[in-house]
Amino acid sequence: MNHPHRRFNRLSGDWVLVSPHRSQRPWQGKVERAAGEARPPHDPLCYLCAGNERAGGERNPPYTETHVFTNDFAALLPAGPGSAEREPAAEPPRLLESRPVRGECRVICFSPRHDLTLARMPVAAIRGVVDTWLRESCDLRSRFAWVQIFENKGEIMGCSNPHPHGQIWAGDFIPNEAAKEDAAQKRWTESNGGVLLLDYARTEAECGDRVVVRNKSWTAVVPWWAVWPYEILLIPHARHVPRLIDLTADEQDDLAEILKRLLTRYDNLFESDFPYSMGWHEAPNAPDLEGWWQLHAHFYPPLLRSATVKKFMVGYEMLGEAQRDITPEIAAARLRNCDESHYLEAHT
Ligand code: H2U
Ligand code: ZN
Repeated sequence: MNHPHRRFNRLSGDWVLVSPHRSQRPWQGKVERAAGEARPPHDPLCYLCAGNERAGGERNPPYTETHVFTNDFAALLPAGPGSAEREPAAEPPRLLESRPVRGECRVICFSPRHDLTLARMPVAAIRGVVDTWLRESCDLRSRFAWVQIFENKGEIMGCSNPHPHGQIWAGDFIPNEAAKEDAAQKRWTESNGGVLLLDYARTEAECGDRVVVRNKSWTAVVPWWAVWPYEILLIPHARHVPRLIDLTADEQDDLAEILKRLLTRYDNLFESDFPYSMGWHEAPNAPDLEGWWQLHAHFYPPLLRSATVKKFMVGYEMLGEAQRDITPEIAAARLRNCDESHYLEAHT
């Protein structure tokens, strides 16, 4: 498959253009600064470190594991406008549609240690993050249709602070990406009878070319339809699991273990503090949707060929469709070749 071709994303319904021959082209464009200068374990100026004051004026407690607080600059707010405010004075033109939304945004500090990342945390501490994700999701799902847990990591991704942290945005609506995935998974179940991502994980395990790491519960694969060079789809492969709270204790342990292995490989790939946006897609909060929805996480790293060269989604990709140069098979092979002990930690 060295010729240009398109691949179909079964999960989103989008196509991606693959141009493997193009990865040889010279690069004289923007070179990003390599991330990863040493940080202290506690930074008195960091608004996420334990005991410090946040930008909104509140003070973080002296937390020792994970810590969750309500985002001081939340994109979604619990209360909608009052009825007087909701009624427009004059009917707006039909083409200018809008809807009110309600929601809640939280920040999760993964660790009190300012100098760590998920990849460098011990598996037991990552297990604590998994617990927090489950607990927060369970709480917010009782009130909202969609709970988006995510981590935006690295300056290159627009992350505002290197302290290891993620976010949760919960809202009373199903956002675009979730709606596309819901429709695609439903379509698959209706026409094939199985669960799309379980069938997909089985296909990838049989084929093997795109699998990066696997344990008894989870498969991490550079998906057939990956857009980002080192994109990963993380799926619980052993059974139908719609939501985080449906994971057994064993599956949660296995999740912490596979995250450690996957994220270490990411850092080792370019020997850098590997940036990405990652997040969980659980079944939306409506009982009939759980039948076809399989829990999964996406990892979207922006890096292309080194710690300093980033993939840009511009031009044809903004106007036509996404395109990639290195194939998912080559990306997966490179990640498989990486070590599972972190390059910054002493080898014994
Ligand atoms: P990033 O993932 O982009 O770094 O975002 C961190 C979040 O933390 C961001 O959404 C919030 C910002 O609103 N924040 C607070 O809630 N309190 C603060 O004191 C600073 C940042
Ligand atoms: Zn900090």
